Amino acid sequence: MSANLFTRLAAAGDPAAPFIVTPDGTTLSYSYAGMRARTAQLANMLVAVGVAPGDRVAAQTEKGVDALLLYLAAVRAGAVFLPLNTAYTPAELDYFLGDAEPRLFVCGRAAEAALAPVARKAGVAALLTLDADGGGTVAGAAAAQSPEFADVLRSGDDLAAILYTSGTTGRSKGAMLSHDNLWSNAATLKDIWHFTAADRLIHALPIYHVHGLFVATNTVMAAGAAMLFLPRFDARGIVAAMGDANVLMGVPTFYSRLLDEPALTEEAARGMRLFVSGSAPLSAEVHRRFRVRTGHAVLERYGMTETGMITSNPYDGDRIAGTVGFPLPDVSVRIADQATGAISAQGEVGMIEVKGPNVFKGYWRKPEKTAEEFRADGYFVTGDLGRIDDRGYVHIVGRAKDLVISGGLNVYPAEVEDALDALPGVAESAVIGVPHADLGEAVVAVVRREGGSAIDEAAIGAALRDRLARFKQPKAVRFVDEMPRNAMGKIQKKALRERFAGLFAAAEVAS
Ligand code: MLC
Ligand code: AMP
Repeated sequence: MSANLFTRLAAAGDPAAPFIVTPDGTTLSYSYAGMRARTAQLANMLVAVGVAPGDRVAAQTEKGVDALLLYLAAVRAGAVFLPLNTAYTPAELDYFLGDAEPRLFVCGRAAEAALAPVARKAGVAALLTLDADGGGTVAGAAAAQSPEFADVLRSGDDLAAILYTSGTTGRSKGAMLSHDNLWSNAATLKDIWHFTAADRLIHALPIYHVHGLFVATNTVMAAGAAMLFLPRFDARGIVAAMGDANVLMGVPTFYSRLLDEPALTEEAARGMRLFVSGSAPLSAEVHRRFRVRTGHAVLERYGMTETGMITSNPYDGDRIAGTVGFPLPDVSVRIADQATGAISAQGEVGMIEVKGPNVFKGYWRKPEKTAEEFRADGYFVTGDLGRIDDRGYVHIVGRAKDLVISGGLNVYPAEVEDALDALPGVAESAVIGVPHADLGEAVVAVVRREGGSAIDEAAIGAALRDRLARFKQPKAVRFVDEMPRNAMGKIQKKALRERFAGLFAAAEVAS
């Protein structure tokens, strides 16, 4: 049997059952049969514009129903889907398109003029447009196509998607995810989170990252369930949706913002059976307050672009705040010494390493980077530091990688520092994450000016605007005369984090 992810995911859905439901219940809602027909049209369109199996299909599109179905269509056609954060600037896209060499690039209509030259430079053969409401040239190109399509046969190791993740050093790397990688995770999550065809998920995450694209969509499909498809997170909209759905997946910022919404009550959440959090640490305080307010213990899980989901708190049993639960049934997790790779003793803190059918196939065209991140026995080195307690719960205690996670989005300091250091007047910079009540961590730049320079925060902000996606831009810039350094001359970021820890001090909150 073909291992095509779409073929396997779509097998569960009753043709008459709802798949995507939009809040206003318009024509953009699709049953499983409707989804099958629309993705067939889109897949036929991909073939018509020259997309062959194995070709990359890149998309930087606002969240919309057709944008999601384009992902499924690409998988059906045996192509490799490459979603791109809508916040990326043309300068950032230049790299992704050049590296991935997609056959087709799909962007929003408003961005076409700016991105057409970027796509041309990267040798992209076809450029189409797609807006959140379905407008754009994709719609016209798909309209005449047949609503029947024979899913392209794939083996489990063939690629279904490439997602770029930044690195501590160097440029972003494309994580290659196979049909089996994505299928194994979806099938496991469906089981352990007890998804059935009766479920309706509130989908308010973006669809350019693992969480909204794979964890949410694939798990729903594997169960033949439905999703209430919201354009973005909005606390009041989520609470309203709780009357019409029973599962929510979100990043921790969703939960802290929901707690600020007075309409969130036990009564409002009565129809819900599950709240899942991941992509960044959920504070024990938010976990506690959410339980007090709604009666629900948020289920925290842990994952990565390269691995999909790795661990989860139990559906039945204690969901322990501050832990990410147990390794998934088919996934092996171990703790090892960061430097030597020696397996750590029970309870010790070390590097979290993972092996299983969920672990990616390597970085696109970067075999040496791939080799650096795997141990000889096939375990992937996550860069997260943790320990496993005597009940088997995994605790994440820190990161060995220099990474800031802001509102569930990853920012690699090295990338921001490179942009800062290139500015006239900046002698050197250090980018750190500091605690932030809303975003978990906020990006802060610490800058030492060149002698005589008067460069200020506003000038730095203006200079970075076109260079870096908005979420990577520092929320504050602080100037220092000297950087704290260790004996090796390396900037001590820990000292900077301590010094600036109170910049966005959390406001006092009541339960
Ligand atoms: C938006 N902004 C952010 C930001 N999101 N800045 C820093 N960090 C973020 N995450 C910017 C906006 O551009 C805006 O800039 C300003 O901050 C205020 O925006 P906002 O209106 O408050 O933001 P909002 O649109 O509400 O978005 C916040 C959010 C969103 C948390 C809802 O970022 C979000 O949906 N995050 C989820 C990301 C995600 O899916 N992560 C999963 C990765 S997968 P201006 O111009 O107004 O100053 C992964 C693996 C795994 O990690 O385990 O799941
Ligand atoms: P990404 O590269 O966007 O996939 O981000 C993956 C990283 O997010 C992981 O390596 C962790 O550092 C972090 N992460 C994901 N889920 C959690 C969680 N529940 N708790 C703490 N960190 C998390």
